[in-house]
Amino acid sequence: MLAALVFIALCMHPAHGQTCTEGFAFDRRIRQCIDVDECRSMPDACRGDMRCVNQNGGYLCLPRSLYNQPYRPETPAQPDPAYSDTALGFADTFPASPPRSVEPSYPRVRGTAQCILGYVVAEDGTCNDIDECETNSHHCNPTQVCINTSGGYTCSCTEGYWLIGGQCQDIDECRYGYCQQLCANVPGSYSCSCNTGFLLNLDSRTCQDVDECADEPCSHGCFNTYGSFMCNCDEGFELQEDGTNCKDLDECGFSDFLCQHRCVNTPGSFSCICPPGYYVYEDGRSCEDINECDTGNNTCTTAQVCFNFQGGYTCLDPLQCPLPYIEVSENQCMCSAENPACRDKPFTILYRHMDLSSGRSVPADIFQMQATTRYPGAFYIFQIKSGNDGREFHMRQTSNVSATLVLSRPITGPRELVLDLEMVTVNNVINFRGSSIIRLTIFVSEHPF
Ligand SMILES: [Ca+2]
Ligand SMILES: [Ca+2]
Ligand SMILES: [Ca+2]
Ligand SMILES: [Ca+2]
Repeated sequence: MLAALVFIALCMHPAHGQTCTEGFAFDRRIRQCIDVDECRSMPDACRGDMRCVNQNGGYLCLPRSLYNQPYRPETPAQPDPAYSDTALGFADTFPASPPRSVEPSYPRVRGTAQCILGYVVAEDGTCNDIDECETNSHHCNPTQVCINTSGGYTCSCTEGYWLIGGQCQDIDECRYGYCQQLCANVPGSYSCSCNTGFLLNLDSRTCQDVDECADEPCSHGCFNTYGSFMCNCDEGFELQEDGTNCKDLDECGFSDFLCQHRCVNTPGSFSCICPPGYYVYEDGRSCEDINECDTGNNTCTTAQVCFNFQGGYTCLDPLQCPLPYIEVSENQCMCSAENPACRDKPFTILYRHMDLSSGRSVPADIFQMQATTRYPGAFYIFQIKSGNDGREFHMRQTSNVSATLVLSRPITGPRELVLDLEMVTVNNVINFRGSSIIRLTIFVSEHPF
Protein backbone atom coordinates (compact mmCIF):
# COMPACT_ATOMS: atom_id res chain seq x y z
CA MET A 1 0.00 0.00 0.00
CA LEU A 2 2.75 2.31 0.95
CA ALA A 3 4.60 1.39 -2.18
CA ALA A 4 1.67 2.72 -4.11
CA LEU A 5 2.48 6.15 -2.92
CA VAL A 6 4.27 7.89 -5.65
CA PHE A 7 5.64 11.31 -5.44
CA ILE A 8 6.92 13.15 -8.39
CA ALA A 9 8.49 16.51 -8.51
CA LEU A 10 8.33 19.17 -11.16
CA CYS A 11 11.35 20.57 -12.88
CA MET A 12 12.46 23.88 -11.59
CA HIS A 13 11.56 26.82 -13.76
CA PRO A 14 13.15 30.18 -13.37
CA ALA A 15 10.91 33.12 -12.75
CA HIS A 16 11.93 36.60 -13.81
CA GLY A 17 14.99 37.24 -11.80
CA GLN A 18 13.77 35.30 -8.76
CA THR A 19 14.50 31.62 -8.34
CA CYS A 20 12.15 29.44 -6.34
CA THR A 21 12.70 25.80 -5.44
CA GLU A 22 10.85 23.13 -7.34
CA GLY A 23 7.11 23.23 -7.02
CA PHE A 24 7.04 26.91 -6.22
CA ALA A 25 6.61 29.94 -8.47
CA PHE A 26 7.53 33.53 -7.76
CA ASP A 27 4.55 35.79 -7.20
CA ARG A 28 5.58 39.29 -8.08
CA ARG A 29 2.58 40.84 -6.44
CA ILE A 30 3.45 39.56 -3.00
CA ARG A 31 7.10 39.01 -3.93
CA GLN A 32 7.15 35.46 -2.56
CA CYS A 33 7.50 31.91 -3.82
CA ILE A 34 4.10 30.25 -3.70
CA ASP A 35 3.13 26.68 -4.27
CA VAL A 36 2.24 25.57 -7.76
CA ASP A 37 -0.92 23.49 -8.01
CA GLU A 38 0.49 20.87 -10.37
CA CYS A 39 -2.80 18.99 -10.41
CA ARG A 40 -4.36 21.95 -12.22
CA SER A 41 -1.45 23.17 -14.24
CA MET A 42 -0.33 19.76 -15.57
CA PRO A 43 -2.91 17.87 -17.59
CA ASP A 44 -1.07 14.55 -17.18
CA ALA A 45 0.33 14.96 -13.68
CA CYS A 46 -0.79 11.47 -12.72
CA ARG A 47 -1.51 8.59 -15.07
CA GLY A 48 -3.79 5.65 -15.12
CA ASP A 49 -5.89 5.13 -11.98
CA MET A 50 -3.87 7.56 -9.93
CA ARG A 51 -5.37 10.66 -8.52
CA CYS A 52 -3.40 13.86 -8.19
CA VAL A 53 -3.22 15.48 -4.77
CA ASN A 54 -1.55 18.86 -4.53
CA GLN A 55 0.97 19.36 -1.74
CA ASN A 56 2.94 22.35 -0.61
CA GLY A 57 5.98 22.30 -2.95
CA GLY A 58 4.91 19.21 -4.87
CA TYR A 59 2.05 16.83 -5.47
CA LEU A 60 1.13 13.21 -4.82
CA CYS A 61 -0.23 10.58 -7.14
CA LEU A 62 -2.36 8.31 -4.98
CA PRO A 63 -4.37 5.29 -6.07
CA ARG A 64 -7.99 6.32 -6.18
CA SER A 65 -9.01 3.34 -4.03
CA LEU A 66 -6.68 4.40 -1.23
CA TYR A 67 -7.69 7.98 -1.50
CA ASN A 68 -11.35 7.10 -1.09
CA GLN A 69 -10.72 5.23 2.22
CA PRO A 70 -10.05 7.78 4.89
CA TYR A 71 -7.86 6.54 7.76
CA ARG A 72 -9.80 6.06 11.01
CA PRO A 73 -7.38 5.07 13.73
CA GLU A 74 -10.06 5.18 16.48
CA THR A 75 -12.07 2.30 15.05
CA PRO A 76 -9.74 -0.51 14.13
CA ALA A 77 -11.35 -3.56 12.63
CA GLN A 78 -11.96 -6.31 15.19
CA PRO A 79 -9.43 -9.13 15.05
CA ASP A 80 -10.56 -12.54 13.99
CA PRO A 81 -11.36 -14.37 17.25
CA ALA A 82 -10.00 -17.59 15.83
CA TYR A 83 -6.36 -18.26 16.62
CA SER A 84 -3.82 -18.55 13.95
CA ASP A 85 -1.72 -21.66 13.82
CA THR A 86 1.54 -19.91 13.36
CA ALA A 87 3.35 -18.75 16.43
CA LEU A 88 3.85 -15.21 15.21
CA GLY A 89 1.11 -15.13 12.65
CA PHE A 90 -1.09 -12.72 14.48
CA ALA A 91 -0.27 -10.04 11.98
CA ASP A 92 -2.83 -11.78 9.79
CA THR A 93 -5.49 -11.16 12.32
CA PHE A 94 -4.56 -7.64 13.26
CA PRO A 95 -6.92 -4.85 12.57
CA ALA A 96 -6.15 -3.26 9.23
CA SER A 97 -3.12 -1.13 9.81
CA PRO A 98 -3.40 2.46 8.88
CA PRO A 99 -0.94 3.79 6.30
CA ARG A 100 2.29 4.03 8.18
CA SER A 101 3.73 6.88 6.20
CA VAL A 102 3.84 10.35 7.46
CA GLU A 103 4.02 13.42 5.35
CA PRO A 104 6.25 12.55 2.41
CA SER A 105 9.49 14.38 2.52
CA TYR A 106 10.95 16.29 -0.33
CA PRO A 107 14.67 16.44 -0.53
CA ARG A 108 15.97 19.81 -1.22
CA VAL A 109 17.12 20.33 -4.75
CA ARG A 110 20.60 21.51 -5.28
CA GLY A 111 21.25 23.42 -8.39
CA THR A 112 20.24 22.09 -11.73
CA ALA A 113 19.06 18.53 -11.73
CA GLN A 114 18.56 16.17 -14.57
CA CYS A 115 16.96 13.59 -12.30
CA ILE A 116 13.51 13.63 -10.77
CA LEU A 117 13.14 14.26 -7.08
CA GLY A 118 14.64 11.54 -4.95
CA TYR A 119 17.32 10.66 -7.43
CA VAL A 120 20.75 12.00 -7.90
CA VAL A 121 22.89 12.11 -11.01
CA ALA A 122 25.65 9.53 -10.89
CA GLU A 123 29.07 9.90 -12.46
CA ASP A 124 27.95 7.96 -15.51
CA GLY A 125 25.05 10.37 -15.93
CA THR A 126 22.30 7.98 -14.82
CA CYS A 127 19.92 8.75 -11.98
CA ASN A 128 20.50 6.84 -8.73
CA ASP A 129 18.06 6.63 -5.88
CA ILE A 130 18.95 8.63 -2.80
CA ASP A 131 18.95 6.48 0.35
CA GLU A 132 17.36 9.01 2.67
CA CYS A 133 17.56 6.54 5.55
CA GLU A 134 21.29 6.02 5.11
CA THR A 135 22.05 9.65 4.63
CA ASN A 136 19.82 10.56 7.56
CA SER A 137 17.93 13.03 5.40
CA HIS A 138 14.56 11.49 6.27
CA HIS A 139 11.95 13.05 8.52
CA CYS A 140 10.75 9.94 10.27
CA ASN A 141 9.54 10.24 13.84
CA PRO A 142 12.07 8.89 16.38
CA THR A 143 9.66 6.07 17.22
CA GLN A 144 9.50 5.05 13.58
CA VAL A 145 11.75 3.05 11.34
CA CYS A 146 12.89 4.52 8.06
CA ILE A 147 12.61 2.29 4.99
CA ASN A 148 14.25 3.43 1.79
CA THR A 149 12.24 3.14 -1.42
CA SER A 150 12.96 3.95 -5.02
CA GLY A 151 12.72 7.69 -5.28
CA GLY A 152 11.72 8.20 -1.67
CA TYR A 153 11.35 6.50 1.66
CA THR A 154 8.69 5.49 4.08
CA CYS A 155 8.38 5.65 7.83
CA SER A 156 7.08 2.53 9.39
CA CYS A 157 6.46 1.02 12.81
CA THR A 158 8.17 -2.15 13.99
CA GLU A 159 6.21 -5.29 14.70
CA GLY A 160 3.93 -4.99 17.67
CA TYR A 161 3.37 -1.28 17.15
CA TRP A 162 1.00 0.66 15.07
CA LEU A 163 0.82 4.23 14.00
CA ILE A 164 -1.56 6.43 15.89
CA GLY A 165 -1.38 10.19 15.61
CA GLY A 166 1.99 10.01 13.89
CA GLN A 167 3.48 8.02 16.77
CA CYS A 168 4.24 4.32 16.89
CA GLN A 169 2.29 2.99 19.82
CA ASP A 170 2.34 -0.45 21.36
CA ILE A 171 -0.49 -2.68 20.34
CA ASP A 172 -2.36 -3.93 23.43
CA GLU A 173 -2.83 -7.48 22.24
CA CYS A 174 -4.54 -8.42 25.52
CA ARG A 175 -7.37 -6.08 24.70
CA TYR A 176 -8.03 -8.04 21.57
CA GLY A 177 -8.18 -11.45 23.27
CA TYR A 178 -5.00 -12.87 21.82
CA CYS A 179 -4.61 -15.16 24.85
CA GLN A 180 -7.08 -17.81 25.88
CA GLN A 181 -6.56 -17.31 29.60
CA LEU A 182 -3.97 -14.95 31.06
CA CYS A 183 -2.33 -12.15 29.07
CA ALA A 184 0.46 -9.71 29.83
CA ASN A 185 0.95 -6.82 27.46
CA VAL A 186 4.51 -5.61 26.97
CA PRO A 187 5.86 -2.89 24.66
CA GLY A 188 6.08 -4.35 21.17
CA SER A 189 4.76 -7.72 22.16
CA TYR A 190 2.65 -9.70 24.63
CA SER A 191 2.84 -12.99 26.47
CA CYS A 192 0.17 -15.54 27.33
CA SER A 193 0.04 -17.75 30.36
CA CYS A 194 -2.44 -20.16 31.85
CA ASN A 195 -4.33 -20.61 35.09
CA THR A 196 -3.26 -23.25 37.59
CA GLY A 197 -4.08 -26.68 36.25
CA PHE A 198 -3.48 -25.65 32.65
CA LEU A 199 -0.50 -25.76 30.37
CA LEU A 200 0.36 -23.34 27.57
CA ASN A 201 0.10 -24.99 24.18
CA LEU A 202 2.84 -24.75 21.55
CA ASP A 203 0.89 -21.93 19.89
CA SER A 204 1.83 -19.82 22.96
CA ARG A 205 -1.77 -18.70 23.21
CA THR A 206 -4.18 -21.48 24.07
CA CYS A 207 -4.18 -23.58 27.22
CA GLN A 208 -4.81 -27.24 27.76
CA ASP A 209 -5.89 -29.07 30.88
CA VAL A 210 -3.10 -30.79 32.79
CA ASP A 211 -3.81 -34.46 33.50
CA GLU A 212 -2.62 -34.35 37.11
CA CYS A 213 -3.54 -38.02 37.56
CA ALA A 214 -0.61 -38.99 35.36
CA ASP A 215 1.69 -38.07 38.24
CA GLU A 216 -0.37 -40.23 40.62
CA PRO A 217 -0.99 -37.52 43.22
CA CYS A 218 -3.70 -39.49 45.03
CA SER A 219 -3.02 -42.28 47.49
CA HIS A 220 -6.04 -44.17 46.07
CA GLY A 221 -8.23 -43.18 43.12
CA CYS A 222 -7.74 -40.12 40.90
CA PHE A 223 -10.17 -38.32 38.57
CA ASN A 224 -8.85 -35.75 36.15
CA THR A 225 -11.11 -32.73 35.73
CA TYR A 226 -10.91 -29.68 33.48
CA GLY A 227 -8.45 -27.42 35.26
CA SER A 228 -8.02 -29.64 38.28
CA PHE A 229 -8.36 -33.21 39.61
CA MET A 230 -10.07 -35.07 42.41
CA CYS A 231 -8.99 -37.91 44.66
CA ASN A 232 -11.25 -40.53 46.11
CA CYS A 233 -10.68 -43.33 48.54
CA ASP A 234 -11.39 -47.01 48.68
CA GLU A 235 -14.22 -48.21 50.86
CA GLY A 236 -13.37 -47.96 54.53
CA PHE A 237 -11.11 -44.93 54.01
CA GLU A 238 -11.79 -41.23 54.06
CA LEU A 239 -10.06 -38.39 52.24
CA GLN A 240 -7.85 -36.26 54.44
CA GLU A 241 -7.89 -32.50 54.47
CA ASP A 242 -4.96 -32.36 52.05
CA GLY A 243 -7.35 -33.78 49.44
CA THR A 244 -4.94 -36.46 48.29
CA ASN A 245 -4.24 -38.89 51.11
CA CYS A 246 -6.67 -41.48 52.37
CA LYS A 247 -7.00 -42.32 56.03
CA ASP A 248 -8.56 -45.43 57.50
CA LEU A 249 -12.05 -44.91 58.89
CA ASP A 250 -12.32 -45.84 62.55
CA GLU A 251 -15.64 -47.63 62.29
CA CYS A 252 -15.43 -48.67 65.93
CA GLY A 253 -15.51 -45.00 66.91
CA PHE A 254 -18.84 -44.48 65.13
CA SER A 255 -20.95 -46.58 67.45
CA ASP A 256 -20.66 -48.66 70.58
CA PHE A 257 -23.23 -51.05 69.16
CA LEU A 258 -21.36 -52.06 66.05
CA CYS A 259 -20.19 -55.25 67.73
CA GLN A 260 -21.94 -57.21 70.42
CA HIS A 261 -18.74 -57.59 72.37
CA ARG A 262 -15.66 -55.76 71.11
CA CYS A 263 -14.76 -53.89 67.94
CA VAL A 264 -11.26 -53.95 66.46
CA ASN A 265 -10.42 -51.35 63.86
CA THR A 266 -8.41 -52.52 60.84
CA PRO A 267 -7.07 -50.62 57.82
CA GLY A 268 -10.05 -50.18 55.48
CA SER A 269 -12.37 -52.19 57.68
CA PHE A 270 -13.09 -53.44 61.18
CA SER A 271 -13.84 -56.72 62.86
CA CYS A 272 -15.78 -57.90 65.86
CA ILE A 273 -14.31 -60.28 68.34
CA CYS A 274 -16.05 -62.34 70.99
CA PRO A 275 -14.88 -63.47 74.42
CA PRO A 276 -13.61 -67.01 74.97
CA GLY A 277 -16.40 -69.56 74.81
CA TYR A 278 -18.13 -67.69 71.95
CA TYR A 279 -17.74 -67.47 68.21
CA VAL A 280 -18.60 -64.59 65.86
CA TYR A 281 -21.94 -65.28 64.24
CA GLU A 282 -22.59 -65.08 60.48
CA ASP A 283 -23.63 -61.43 60.78
CA GLY A 284 -20.04 -60.67 61.83
CA ARG A 285 -21.21 -58.79 64.89
CA SER A 286 -23.06 -61.12 67.27
CA CYS A 287 -21.45 -63.58 69.64
CA GLU A 288 -22.80 -67.11 69.79
CA ASP A 289 -22.01 -69.59 72.53
CA ILE A 290 -19.81 -72.46 71.55
CA ASN A 291 -21.54 -75.66 72.56
CA GLU A 292 -18.47 -77.48 73.81
CA CYS A 293 -20.58 -80.54 74.60
CA ASP A 294 -21.72 -80.81 70.98
CA THR A 295 -18.38 -80.02 69.41
CA GLY A 296 -16.56 -82.45 71.70
CA ASN A 297 -14.10 -79.73 72.57
CA ASN A 298 -14.41 -80.40 76.32
CA THR A 299 -12.52 -82.12 79.08
CA CYS A 300 -15.35 -84.22 80.46
CA THR A 301 -14.63 -87.86 81.11
CA THR A 302 -16.91 -90.58 79.85
CA ALA A 303 -18.28 -90.98 83.36
CA GLN A 304 -19.21 -87.31 83.52
CA VAL A 305 -22.04 -85.48 81.85
CA CYS A 306 -21.15 -82.41 79.86
CA PHE A 307 -23.37 -79.43 80.55
CA ASN A 308 -23.18 -76.51 78.16
CA PHE A 309 -24.01 -72.95 79.17
CA GLN A 310 -23.49 -69.47 77.70
CA GLY A 311 -19.79 -68.81 77.44
CA GLY A 312 -18.64 -72.09 78.92
CA TYR A 313 -19.51 -75.61 80.00
CA THR A 314 -19.12 -77.80 82.99
CA CYS A 315 -18.61 -81.49 83.63
CA LEU A 316 -21.18 -82.96 85.95
CA ASP A 317 -20.02 -85.88 88.05
CA PRO A 318 -22.22 -88.93 88.23
CA LEU A 319 -24.96 -88.61 90.79
CA GLN A 320 -23.99 -89.80 94.26
CA CYS A 321 -26.94 -89.80 96.60
CA PRO A 322 -26.04 -88.86 100.19
CA LEU A 323 -27.04 -91.44 102.73
CA PRO A 324 -29.66 -92.43 103.63
CA TYR A 325 -30.83 -91.53 100.12
CA ILE A 326 -30.69 -94.09 97.41
CA GLU A 327 -30.45 -93.41 93.70
CA VAL A 328 -33.64 -94.06 91.79
CA SER A 329 -32.59 -92.49 88.47
CA GLU A 330 -29.58 -90.71 87.08
CA ASN A 331 -30.75 -87.39 88.52
CA GLN A 332 -32.99 -88.35 91.43
CA CYS A 333 -32.40 -89.60 94.96
CA MET A 334 -35.04 -90.99 97.28
CA CYS A 335 -35.32 -91.56 100.98
CA SER A 336 -37.64 -94.49 101.62
CA ALA A 337 -40.61 -93.88 103.92
CA GLU A 338 -39.93 -97.22 105.53
CA ASN A 339 -36.48 -96.04 106.61
CA PRO A 340 -36.75 -94.35 110.03
CA ALA A 341 -33.75 -92.20 109.21
CA CYS A 342 -35.82 -90.58 106.49
CA ARG A 343 -38.62 -89.47 108.73
CA ASP A 344 -37.95 -85.71 108.68
CA LYS A 345 -36.20 -85.58 105.35
CA PRO A 346 -37.57 -84.70 101.90
CA PHE A 347 -38.93 -87.77 100.19
CA THR A 348 -37.08 -87.14 96.90
CA ILE A 349 -34.30 -84.86 95.70
CA LEU A 350 -34.36 -84.13 91.95
CA TYR A 351 -31.18 -82.63 90.51
CA ARG A 352 -31.64 -80.09 87.71
CA HIS A 353 -29.27 -77.64 85.94
CA MET A 354 -29.99 -74.51 83.96
CA ASP A 355 -28.09 -71.53 82.61
CA LEU A 356 -29.00 -67.87 82.93
CA SER A 357 -27.64 -64.84 81.09
CA SER A 358 -25.95 -62.19 83.16
CA GLY A 359 -27.97 -59.02 83.53
CA ARG A 360 -31.21 -60.57 82.41
CA SER A 361 -34.12 -58.15 82.74
CA VAL A 362 -36.42 -58.67 85.74
CA PRO A 363 -38.87 -59.96 86.67
CA ALA A 364 -38.40 -63.13 84.63
CA ASP A 365 -40.02 -66.52 84.95
CA ILE A 366 -37.14 -68.94 84.80
CA PHE A 367 -38.30 -72.35 86.15
CA GLN A 368 -41.56 -74.27 86.49
CA MET A 369 -42.46 -76.75 89.25
CA GLN A 370 -45.45 -79.03 89.17
CA ALA A 371 -46.74 -81.86 91.38
CA THR A 372 -46.73 -85.10 89.46
CA THR A 373 -48.80 -87.17 91.86
CA ARG A 374 -51.99 -85.89 93.35
CA TYR A 375 -53.64 -87.21 96.42
CA PRO A 376 -57.29 -86.56 97.07
CA GLY A 377 -57.64 -83.89 99.73
CA ALA A 378 -53.98 -82.87 99.46
CA PHE A 379 -52.67 -79.38 98.74
CA TYR A 380 -49.21 -78.19 97.90
CA ILE A 381 -46.95 -75.43 99.12
CA PHE A 382 -44.01 -74.28 96.96
CA GLN A 383 -41.12 -72.41 98.51
CA ILE A 384 -37.42 -71.73 98.20
CA LYS A 385 -35.85 -73.64 101.00
CA SER A 386 -32.22 -72.55 100.59
CA GLY A 387 -29.75 -70.80 98.33
CA ASN A 388 -31.63 -67.50 98.06
CA ASP A 389 -29.48 -65.49 100.46
CA GLY A 390 -29.26 -62.58 98.02
CA ARG A 391 -33.06 -62.62 97.62
CA GLU A 392 -32.76 -62.58 93.86
CA PHE A 393 -35.59 -65.12 93.50
CA HIS A 394 -39.09 -65.70 94.70
CA MET A 395 -41.66 -68.42 94.15
CA ARG A 396 -45.04 -67.60 92.65
CA GLN A 397 -47.77 -70.23 92.88
CA THR A 398 -49.58 -70.46 89.59
CA SER A 399 -52.17 -73.11 90.44
CA ASN A 400 -53.03 -75.65 93.16
CA VAL A 401 -50.37 -77.93 91.82
CA SER A 402 -47.80 -75.66 90.18
CA ALA A 403 -45.51 -72.72 90.80
CA THR A 404 -42.94 -70.64 88.93
CA LEU A 405 -39.49 -69.57 90.08
CA VAL A 406 -39.17 -65.85 89.33
CA LEU A 407 -35.92 -63.90 89.05
CA SER A 408 -36.84 -60.67 90.78
CA ARG A 409 -33.49 -58.91 91.03
CA PRO A 410 -30.77 -58.49 88.39
CA ILE A 411 -28.00 -60.98 88.73
CA THR A 412 -24.53 -60.82 87.25
CA GLY A 413 -22.09 -63.60 86.52
CA PRO A 414 -20.02 -65.50 86.28
CA ARG A 415 -21.77 -67.28 89.13
CA GLU A 416 -22.98 -70.70 90.10
CA LEU A 417 -26.04 -70.83 92.34
CA VAL A 418 -27.70 -73.83 93.95
CA LEU A 419 -31.34 -73.41 94.96
CA ASP A 420 -33.34 -75.98 96.86
CA LEU A 421 -36.92 -75.60 95.69
CA GLU A 422 -39.32 -77.38 97.98
CA MET A 423 -42.78 -78.72 97.34
CA VAL A 424 -44.61 -79.51 100.57
CA THR A 425 -47.56 -81.87 100.32
CA VAL A 426 -50.17 -81.49 103.07
CA ASN A 427 -53.10 -83.88 103.47
CA ASN A 428 -55.09 -83.15 106.60
CA VAL A 429 -57.53 -85.98 105.85
CA ILE A 430 -54.94 -88.63 106.48
CA ASN A 431 -52.77 -86.28 108.57
CA PHE A 432 -49.90 -86.48 106.07
CA ARG A 433 -47.16 -83.94 105.52
CA GLY A 434 -44.21 -84.60 103.24
CA SER A 435 -41.84 -82.74 100.93
CA SER A 436 -39.82 -83.11 97.73
CA ILE A 437 -36.82 -81.07 96.71
CA ILE A 438 -35.59 -79.89 93.35
CA ARG A 439 -31.91 -79.00 93.71
CA LEU A 440 -31.51 -76.49 90.91
CA THR A 441 -28.00 -75.46 89.90
CA ILE A 442 -27.95 -72.19 87.91
CA PHE A 443 -24.91 -71.18 85.87
CA VAL A 444 -24.98 -67.41 85.42
CA SER A 445 -22.92 -66.36 82.41
CA GLU A 446 -20.28 -63.63 82.52
CA HIS A 447 -21.68 -61.76 79.52
CA PRO A 448 -25.23 -60.69 78.81
CA PHE A 449 -25.35 -62.93 75.74
CA1 LIG B 1 2.06 -5.07 23.07
CA1 LIG C 1 -6.90 -31.61 35.13
CA1 LIG D 1 -11.05 -49.15 59.65
CA1 LIG E 1 -20.80 -73.11 75.92
